[in-house]
Amino acid sequence: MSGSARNTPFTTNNAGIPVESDEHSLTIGDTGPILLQDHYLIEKMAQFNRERVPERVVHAKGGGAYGTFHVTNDVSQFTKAALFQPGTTTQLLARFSTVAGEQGSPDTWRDPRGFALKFYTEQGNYDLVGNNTPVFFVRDPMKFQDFIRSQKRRPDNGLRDNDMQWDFWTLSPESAHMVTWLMGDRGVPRTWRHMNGYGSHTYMWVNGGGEKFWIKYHIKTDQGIEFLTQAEADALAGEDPDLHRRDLYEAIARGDAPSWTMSVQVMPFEDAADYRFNPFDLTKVWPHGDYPLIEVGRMTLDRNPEDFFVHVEQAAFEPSSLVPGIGPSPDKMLLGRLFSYPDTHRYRIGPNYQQLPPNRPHAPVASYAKDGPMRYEPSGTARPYAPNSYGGPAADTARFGDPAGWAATGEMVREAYKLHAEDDDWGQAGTMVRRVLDDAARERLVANVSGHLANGVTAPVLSRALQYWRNIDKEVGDRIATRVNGG
Ligand code: HDE
Repeated sequence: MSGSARNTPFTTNNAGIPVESDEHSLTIGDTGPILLQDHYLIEKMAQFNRERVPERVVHAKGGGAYGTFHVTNDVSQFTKAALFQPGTTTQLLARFSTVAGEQGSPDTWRDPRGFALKFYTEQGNYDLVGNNTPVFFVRDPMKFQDFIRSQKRRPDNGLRDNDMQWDFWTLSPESAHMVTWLMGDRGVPRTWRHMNGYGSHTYMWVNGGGEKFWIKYHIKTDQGIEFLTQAEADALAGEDPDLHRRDLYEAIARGDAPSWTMSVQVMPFEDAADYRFNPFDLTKVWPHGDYPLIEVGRMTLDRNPEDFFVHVEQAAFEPSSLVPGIGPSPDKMLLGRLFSYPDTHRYRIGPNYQQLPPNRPHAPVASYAKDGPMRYEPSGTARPYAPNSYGGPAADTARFGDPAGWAATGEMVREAYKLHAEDDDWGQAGTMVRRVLDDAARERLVANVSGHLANGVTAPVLSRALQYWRNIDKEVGDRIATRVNGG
């Protein structure tokens, strides 16, 4: 019964028709069968069965918020990208995540964190899909699927397995730098607000005069870096598995908007050929002494999405969304990613995913795409082909026809690395252990690694893991060995 004083809306079905009851299905008599004509009951059951889309195959657990990016410096000498011109402010969406865990997994598991940004620029969406680490575990997209499978669950028993993780890592020495990051303090940030983001790959910037540069993005937290110890993280995994999602949401809700300062390292285009190591190798950082940070602007997150599923679960980030003035580099991983992300979106949330609220460009879309499942924007052109003489969109090759590219020649090869003087796998990991970490941080690294190894890693993987650490740093390797062997 609806009283005249009610101030809540009437329940309707999805066609907007008021329903007869929220609680009682329609039957014949007290004991009679349920009637198929109870459309609302059928609709409720059917809708419920379809509430999920597949979770992301990696980075499934995360959270996100909207905000703005404001340019604080003049980097127009390096890029003509509209969003990086002096004084420009651009709306954006950020999503942070863990990598290996599923939707419900604890936020405080040791893992890299995703740091994905979508800038709604006046020249279309620019997606910068990075991590909280400047490097990665592998340098070839051929190995990514194997790597991820070694970190996820075994097909036979459905369990994660440290032995499997170290098996892959020790057979892939290019992982050493990233594993050192992962096993150190940055492997468990205190909150997403207390971690940095990195573009990780080298990208290209092109200025208004057509000059090209190689750049790396650094997005440093203005809240300061803070981490959780392994013991704190383990306890919190049980006490508050959604800690990081909650922290971001609550900080924004109370008006404490977190911010990050974006800088770039800029390498002149010609330096790449004979730099001391391959500047497109994702397992390496560029020492700041070689290429210092140049400030670009500040990102602030100040708006919680009104609905988690609509805006965060359906957010589709893709490194292929590059705007004029920004291009890829010869990093094979990045080139592989340009294909992979749109592909996963079409599968996960459908071919018209770019029309969903978090993915919709703020710039006008004038593409020739049409039709397909769940399309709701008209195609906007009566003659759906180019070229046409009826006013359909036409590309402006004179303006946008200069690809952010580079010259490439040669025989087909499968390994283009190890051509530069310092293209080895252990060097930068060793430098990090010896020069970046202080004594206390080194001690926590040793404890974290030996704790991990002691938990299910067996011969022959274990001895390879000890050798792996000795290759990174003899002393740290010896300390881990002593700890693991009960010394
Ligand atoms: Fe991803 N990655 N990735 N990745 N990645 C995905 O895309 C992939 C890599 C990163 O918050 C997937 O929408 C390949 C590096 C983030 O929605 C998938 C390779 C970096 C996110 C995919 C990489 C990342 C993803 C899964 C090797 C840091 C979450 C669902 C060539 C620089 C984005 C999805 C979000 C998500 C593929 C390596 C960051 C499957 C093939 C390196 C932050 O498409």
